[in-house]
Amino acid sequence: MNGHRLNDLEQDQLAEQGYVLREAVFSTEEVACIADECETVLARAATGPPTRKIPMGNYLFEINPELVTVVKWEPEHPDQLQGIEPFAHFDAALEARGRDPRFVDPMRDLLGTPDPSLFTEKLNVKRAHVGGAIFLHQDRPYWLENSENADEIATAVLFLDDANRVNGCLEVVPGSHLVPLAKGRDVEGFGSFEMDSEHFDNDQLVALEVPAGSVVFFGPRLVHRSLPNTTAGDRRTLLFSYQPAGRSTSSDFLARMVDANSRETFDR
Ligand SMILES: O=C(O)CCC(=O)C(=O)O
Repeated sequence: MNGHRLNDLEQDQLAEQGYVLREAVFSTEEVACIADECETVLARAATGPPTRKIPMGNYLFEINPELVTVVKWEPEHPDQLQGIEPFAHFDAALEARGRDPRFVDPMRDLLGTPDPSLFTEKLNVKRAHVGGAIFLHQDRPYWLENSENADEIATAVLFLDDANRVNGCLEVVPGSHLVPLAKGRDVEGFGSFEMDSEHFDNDQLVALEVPAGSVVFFGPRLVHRSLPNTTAGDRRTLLFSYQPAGRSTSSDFLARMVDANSRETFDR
């Protein structure tokens, strides 16, 4: 029994294109239930005692030191939530979702490990009319400093809403995992993890217009982005990133950072 492992065609796609897309992985009912769990965790984290909103590259982060998580706000609309990461360490329902074989089985093939385990979890809510861009990037640079091996982390993105060009669907560059690592923006710090879109051939991007319930799987070097949501409905994604079991998670790294700083560091 092969469960949800990648078939031969998908293995070839992964090798050549750097990603695998599956539609109808989760039913409409399941997606509605998962989306509710996501909204609950986001509301819980965002209603903690307010702390400072810190610009990080093109993003705006707020650390919730009690829950050990990062709440993300839309930089152009700082009162609008953009998402949260990580949350499995304090939300049992979503932690269990991360153990679903529909995510984990394909990860056995992406990572070449029998026991993929969560490294980090992210929710992007891209709200109606105000949801901004996720800028062109590879995941690897973001993980270099907060993981044990950034090359052995792969991500599954579950689409919680139908995604298309106008609401900011995911766009990927097929084959970009095979070329030398892309250069980051020529700035200091977190912003340097973003790629320089001005000096990139954006025509290579392929828009993944998919129905809710679809999942795309990819490794740490695939170049991708998503544009703003200009529609009247939200475009939400739930991202689970995996690594071989037994390694530190992003919440372990974040907990160390929170411990190393006094509470006042985060206060407004
Ligand atoms: O949700 C999206 O559109 C983009 C996901 C992504 O690339 C990220 O959050 O790093």
